[in-house]
Amino acid sequence: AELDKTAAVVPESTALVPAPVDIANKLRYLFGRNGDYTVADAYQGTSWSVREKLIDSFNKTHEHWKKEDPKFIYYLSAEFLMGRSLINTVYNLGLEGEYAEALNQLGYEMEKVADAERDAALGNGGLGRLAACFLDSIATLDLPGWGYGIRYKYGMFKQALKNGYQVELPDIWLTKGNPWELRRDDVKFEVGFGGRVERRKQGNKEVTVWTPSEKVVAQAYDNPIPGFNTPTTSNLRLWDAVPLTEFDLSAFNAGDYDRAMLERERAEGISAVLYPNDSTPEGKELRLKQQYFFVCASLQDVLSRFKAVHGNNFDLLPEKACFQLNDTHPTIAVAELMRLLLDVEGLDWDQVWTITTKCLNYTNHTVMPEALEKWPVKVMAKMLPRHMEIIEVINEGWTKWLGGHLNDLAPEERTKRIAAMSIIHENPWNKEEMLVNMAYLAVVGSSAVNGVAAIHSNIVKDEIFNDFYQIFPSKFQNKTNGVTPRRWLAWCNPELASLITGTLGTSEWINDTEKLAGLRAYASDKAFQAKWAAVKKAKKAKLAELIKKVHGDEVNQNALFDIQIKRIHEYKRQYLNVLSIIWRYKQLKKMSPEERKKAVARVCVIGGKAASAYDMAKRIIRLVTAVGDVINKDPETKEYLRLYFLPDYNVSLAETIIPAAELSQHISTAGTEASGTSNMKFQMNGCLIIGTWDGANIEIAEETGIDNVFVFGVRAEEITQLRKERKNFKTDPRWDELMRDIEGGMFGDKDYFKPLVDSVNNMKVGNDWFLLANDFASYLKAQEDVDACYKDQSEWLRRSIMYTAGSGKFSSDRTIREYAEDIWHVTPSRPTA
Ligand code: OAK
Repeated sequence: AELDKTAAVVPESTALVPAPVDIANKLRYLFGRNGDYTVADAYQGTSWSVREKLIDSFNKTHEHWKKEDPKFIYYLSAEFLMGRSLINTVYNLGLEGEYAEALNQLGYEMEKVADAERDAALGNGGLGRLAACFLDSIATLDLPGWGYGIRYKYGMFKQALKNGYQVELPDIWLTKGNPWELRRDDVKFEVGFGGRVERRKQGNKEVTVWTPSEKVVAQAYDNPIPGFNTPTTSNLRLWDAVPLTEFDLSAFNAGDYDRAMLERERAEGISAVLYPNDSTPEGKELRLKQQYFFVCASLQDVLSRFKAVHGNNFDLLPEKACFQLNDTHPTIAVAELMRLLLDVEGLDWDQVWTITTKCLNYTNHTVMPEALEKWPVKVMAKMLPRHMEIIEVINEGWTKWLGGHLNDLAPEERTKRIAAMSIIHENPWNKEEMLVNMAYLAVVGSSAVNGVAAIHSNIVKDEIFNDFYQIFPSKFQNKTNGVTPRRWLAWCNPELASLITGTLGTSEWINDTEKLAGLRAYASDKAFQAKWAAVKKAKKAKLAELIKKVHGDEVNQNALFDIQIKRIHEYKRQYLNVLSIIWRYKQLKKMSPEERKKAVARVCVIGGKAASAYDMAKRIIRLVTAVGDVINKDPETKEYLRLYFLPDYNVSLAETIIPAAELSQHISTAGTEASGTSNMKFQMNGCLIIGTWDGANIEIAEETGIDNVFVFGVRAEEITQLRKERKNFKTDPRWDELMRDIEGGMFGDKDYFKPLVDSVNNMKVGNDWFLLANDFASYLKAQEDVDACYKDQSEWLRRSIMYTAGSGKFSSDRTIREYAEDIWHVTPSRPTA
């Protein structure tokens, strides 16, 4: 008999089950727990309960979008640094009251329970965290959009300290299950590698057939992304690599057990681990495999949904889908979209090229020249033979077109320019080797190219891609970065959020951060300043607790909390920060006890990971811990100065540190930090900035009032000249003294620190590429200004309030609106609640 399907219709949601009962049910039936819960249990029960509300919202949104068929934006990124999900989900869905109450009934506090969650750390730093903020804004703005990436089994390594040196431990984050993902057993695609390419006759048409020598399956996992204050819940689809034989038991039946097991290992290797490099590529073949793996699966997925609705009407594709390439990592998408439409769908070249370039856009996230990805032609031809062919044809067409376009130039000049703009070019360090320049492929294959802060977009136009800019000026845009005010103010600093809401008389600023400007009227109001100070004090107490837990030390909570947290990089100049801390220490040592009492006390915190192979960055970490070991023990000065390295800096640590910070350091060499995004998070939380005229610092200063920011150092326009003149640079005597101190073993480990000293002080070796010596004196001066200002607490608090008040521009909602209007041409589509 026919099954009565209507009888099996499940209820709409679990909404009718009270949350405490639901949590207990989850623990009983999913984990076999019956009372006597641990905090970790409470986290599991709560998350699996919240998950169902999230899925209800996800389903409604996607039913709506299916019906409406709007244009979608697909954010292709090798990294998504999501952090924890419980608090964000509960708050974004507006369930905080219900779940806080439920946990209270069970004897738990939401904050402690949330602390039991592990970070999802599928990213290195700025680029990956930006992608996560963008997803939050895309959902909050009701934009039809998904993220696409890789479900790494091991995310960013855990950093530990051993005798003050960094050690890396694996990030085993999936072992206890992940309530925030949903495996889609019906969504999987084959991805091929290697093999050969043949031409075959099919009727009177010649077709190209690629027969890969290796195949794996990409298995989809959906990670619902709840918007705030909207019924929209969007999606981050991550791909896991699994062997083909998992779906083909005949290999086992044929007795080919060991081959099948080896194949499993090889397949799983593709999505096994995130490469721990930030802003510098690792030219490993497995990395290219990862890139192609997720791009290939994502494009097949999008095309299969498109075809289900629009059949083969591919000219319509650019009106239904666009892709943002998060840096060059997904650039193989140019060739893959071409291949799918040419070889699989049978369209012809010109039509396919038009569609492809209409659908793709590229964001550049770094100016470091060594960071621009280039793959050896040999490697690409072997792993992706058909793609290499396609890239060659693209490049032939491109250079030929260029030849025509540049016909005003003298022949010699023209040849040179074409060679300089060729997507395939010689390796300048090894003339035998040819390289595919992925950034050039991305520029040629995209409709829009953008940088991530005003100064950076100018560098993109005037330097990095200047030749391309001259030819396609309208292709180049700026999209200044932003961060989500939900995670980075409202949810991580509820005390400040409630003061703001109480003062402005509305919480609308959470969706409309321009409303924060209303705080300017209170900046000099003494009563308001007192409340503002009380919040900061409470947040400082929490950070002090954390320092106590990690280092065992009590710190002076009236001291100025001075923070630098970001990846360790020579260009970010943590080393310069340490030098000024040593200088401060030496000054304190010279003072009488009476003089010391007048000094501004500081607790300095530095945190960040060094790429495992980045030797100089690891030495910088060791210098921080070695200097801290000396300073923090010195009975004469320890009341006035401390330096702590906080290990394993990650998203959730940032959520504790940033609200507590009073001064934050963004001191990259001018022209090197594309934007920076932690600067925006600090600004939102009323933290003053000491920084160079670089990245988004410039726009932050403009919005906050330049006089409220401690700006120092040379300007980007001067850098080239200053580098040329480095050999004749006369270093400051204080600098020379510090170099002698480190070299002389004041902090032990002389030999280990020698290369650090040489890198900035020995013209023959390092030449101080990042110009620490040039900025040293003006940095010390800016630090004196900081002290003077801190002594006037009312002025300090006024500035602090002005920072938050001026942070409206730096919401990722603003950034995403600009992308949506200027690049993606997607519009909101909200399901009914
Ligand atoms: C990582 C890998 C390759 C290329 C760039 C990166 C990266 O993280 N860049 C950072 O992107 C952030 C978001 O745009 C910027 O704020 C940082 O300045 C930039 O270093």
